[in-house]
Amino acid sequence: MAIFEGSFAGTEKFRFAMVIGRFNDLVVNKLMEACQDCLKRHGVDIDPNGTQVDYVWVPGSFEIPLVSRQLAQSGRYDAVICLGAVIRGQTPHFDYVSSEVSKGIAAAAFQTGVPVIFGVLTTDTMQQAMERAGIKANLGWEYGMSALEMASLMQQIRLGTGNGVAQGSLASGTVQTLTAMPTDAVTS
Ligand code: INI
Repeated sequence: MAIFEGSFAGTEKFRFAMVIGRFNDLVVNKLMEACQDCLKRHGVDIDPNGTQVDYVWVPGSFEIPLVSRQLAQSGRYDAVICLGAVIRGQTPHFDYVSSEVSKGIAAAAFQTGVPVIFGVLTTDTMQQAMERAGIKANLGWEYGMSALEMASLMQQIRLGTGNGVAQGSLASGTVQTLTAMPTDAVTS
């Protein structure tokens, strides 16, 4: 038997999509910068004109689930990273948006079999959001790490070879064996 655990090496074969909500862009741009920094320092070519990362902008976090699911379903990516910031205001809008985005991102992953990273901050205040986007820490880095780890782990599971460093990628067409979960597997 084997241990399956994502590694952070051999990343040059992976392809990622980053879905970014423009709403609260002061926060979200900081998350994106840290996420890019993480991917770059682990060997990923983050250039939008390159071959490894596509950037997809949406109006706000509410739009992230639809677009992330479409991207995951395309079969072109080893992981989809969702970045957004939902900040509580004086209206119930926060609750609707945060609830839909979290459920929607989980559903996108379940329905496609592709890791979809939940990089959407949900905070009570702008101060709390900024503390998580650079003032104290920057969670964008953690979201990048999660994407790298999950891309690697899912590849190992597909290949049935634990303890491995990435040898090929779904996106590069060298691995053909991914079987997506049926779309009716998630009922809520
Ligand atoms: N979108 C966010 O990403 N964060 C928020 O805090 C937010 N609030 O609070 O309203 C927000 N709203 C926009 C929403 O995501 C949609 O873009 C909009 O409703 C159009 O569908």
